[in-house]
Amino acid sequence: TKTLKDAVAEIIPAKQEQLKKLKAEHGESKLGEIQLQHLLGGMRGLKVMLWEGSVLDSETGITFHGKSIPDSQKVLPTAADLGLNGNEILPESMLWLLLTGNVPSKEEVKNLSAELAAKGALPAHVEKIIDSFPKTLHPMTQFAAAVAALNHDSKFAAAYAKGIKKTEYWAPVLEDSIDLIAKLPAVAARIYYNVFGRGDGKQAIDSSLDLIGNYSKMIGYGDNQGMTDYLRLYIAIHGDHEGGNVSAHTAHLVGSALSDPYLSYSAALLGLAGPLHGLANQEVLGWALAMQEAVGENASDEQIKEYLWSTLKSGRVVPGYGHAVLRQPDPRFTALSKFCDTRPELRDSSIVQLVQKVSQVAPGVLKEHGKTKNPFPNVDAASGCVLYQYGLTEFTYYTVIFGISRAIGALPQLVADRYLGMPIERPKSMSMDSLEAFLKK
Ligand code: FAM
Repeated sequence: TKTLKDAVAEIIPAKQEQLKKLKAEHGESKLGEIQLQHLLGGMRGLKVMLWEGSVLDSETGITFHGKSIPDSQKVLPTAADLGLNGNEILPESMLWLLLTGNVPSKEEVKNLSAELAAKGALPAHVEKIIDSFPKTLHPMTQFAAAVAALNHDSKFAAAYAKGIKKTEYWAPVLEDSIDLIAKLPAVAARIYYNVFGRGDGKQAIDSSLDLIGNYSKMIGYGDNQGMTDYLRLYIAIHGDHEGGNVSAHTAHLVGSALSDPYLSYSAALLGLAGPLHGLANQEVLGWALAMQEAVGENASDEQIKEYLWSTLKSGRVVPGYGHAVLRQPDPRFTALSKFCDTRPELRDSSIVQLVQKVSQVAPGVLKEHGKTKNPFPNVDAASGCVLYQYGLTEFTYYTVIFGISRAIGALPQLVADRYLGMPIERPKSMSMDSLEAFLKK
């Protein structure tokens, strides 16, 4: 049985060798062509980032080191594998896979869970900072600020100040990443308690539970098996979606300045807080409830169509639909829908049923509207209605749960960035005048 640190150390030489070979043999190979429309179009489709954990295919969706979501569900240790209640993948298992490319044993995941539980308590100064926020401050702003304040105890920042060698950066970056992932549930639960008055109020950690078993308990769902399992699945499969999305890209960019993992991930959370990215799950639920209010519980396809058109005609986007890369329904949406199908309390829920009905009607409407390149549901279309059905109705909190998840994907890449010796990121920008002058040449 290996520790996670040993497992990472073991893969580093081969990874470094692979990079060296790529550089030596293909340093000047072309990966595409940069056109002016790329510069003006959000750099869509340009292959300009290295990202080890996952690759997103526009047709088949996400794979984590080559494993699709159903593949991962087959091989990654679940709660039951650790002797706990529940059958979904544990985010700890996904974290191990993303960091090492290998499937961990049950024992390895159990040890990692225990390590996370042991490191999960918050330092007093961070509790104080969170307690000082007004209830009216958006939970995502509170989350990002608290994560930044955790850098007070950064092992990487301390080692850097002492002059650690570049080849050794990855080890304290990994340590900070594990510490941060361990503390995210308590940060998120304290915010939930302060803003909404729900949960145990103490963020008590049970050393026999997994990361998300503890989180569920802290926010008051310890006895709700359906919710606990849903949170495990959602957080595991939502962790990584290759590198170009705003949150992952931000963590990588800020980390490239050798800002420590807390600062890098705090910045990522601020990007996740935008409505075109992570905040979409909050937006979807507000939008779906407004529709339910407008058309009643048993909306017909015709009524849903009309509602979709009214959103589009008012110049807004339909939240939870479209994607910058995907051109098919999001496999994460499919996995969450399957979860709903297996549980009567979700199958019979009017809000879950409405969201599923919308997912059948909206693609036709969006195709007819003719703007979006992808008319299909993304993960955010499904994620909120399950939380709502289980009684977590405060939807300004939903993106915080996404924020716990994204750390599992963004932080492993920071570790890889450091053991691969990736440089500070610094693309070239142009003004319109300088572009015109360049294009005239
Ligand atoms: N409803 C209406 N119009 C849409 C649309 C939607 N769901 N998705 C895209 N469009 C429009 C888009 O606004 C753009 O219009 P303009 O030409 O007027 O600017 C046009 O279609 C072409 O956009 P695209 O190339 O298909 O999409 P982008 O790559 O520019 O943007 C998204 C991708 C995800 C930002 C976009 O589809 C969107 O705004 N979706 C709704 C918000 C959402 O669900 N975001 C969450 C994405 C999720 F996966 C995540 O990050 N968690």
